[in-house]
Amino acid sequence: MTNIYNQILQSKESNQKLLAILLDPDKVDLENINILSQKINLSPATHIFIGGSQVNSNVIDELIIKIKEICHLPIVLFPGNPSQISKKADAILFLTLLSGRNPDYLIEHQVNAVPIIKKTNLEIISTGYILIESETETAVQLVSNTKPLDRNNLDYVLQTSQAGEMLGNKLIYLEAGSGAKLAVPLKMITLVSQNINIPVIVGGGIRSLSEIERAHNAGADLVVIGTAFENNLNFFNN
Ligand code: 1GP
Repeated sequence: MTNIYNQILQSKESNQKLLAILLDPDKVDLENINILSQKINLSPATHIFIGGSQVNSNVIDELIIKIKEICHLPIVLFPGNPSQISKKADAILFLTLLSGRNPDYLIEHQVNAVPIIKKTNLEIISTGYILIESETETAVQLVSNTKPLDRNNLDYVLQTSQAGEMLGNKLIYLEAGSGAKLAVPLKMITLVSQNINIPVIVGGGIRSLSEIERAHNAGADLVVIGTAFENNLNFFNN
């Protein structure tokens, strides 16, 4: 698998929108993995993200091996902590929780992840991860013990995204949280994407094909869909 990040950059340049299906290994039933992988093959997804707030890596290895038997999309880890790193994946979003002020999620987990990552061939994609308030207390908030950014303070979210870019992150991920009641505001997506040069990922609380399209049109380079597909494997047929 060649450089996933370069492919994301090329897609941004040619305005080709990307879509990731997020699989939470805790919620995927390995018995149904063949059907799930076939559904992914039939969907417009360009990437598979794997991660969750509380999973451990044994399950992740097995899940990735099974998916790869059927599905050939790039598999990108989206880990909640270092125990979720699997060498079976192709790349890892090396996340910094820029919206929070918890040092564990700013540097501690990253330092602890290094010896594990060094034993893999994973492509490292450093990603500034920004949690946006969504009227729901999301798992990220609980697990990281941090507060999301105010969804009405667009300037501060932009400033945070720009700080992330200046720090050298390769992507900015605007996250409402899995199963969020409110997705990231479209105005916010537009403001951020127009004022940084790196690609923008948007996820959390997106429940329909038209919402995916709206997020893309607002400026998201890659949209992530988790819960809606998890709850309905025919999501993309509707
Ligand atoms: C969560 O952005 C992802 O990290 C996806 O969220 O499960 O709400 O689609 P959903």
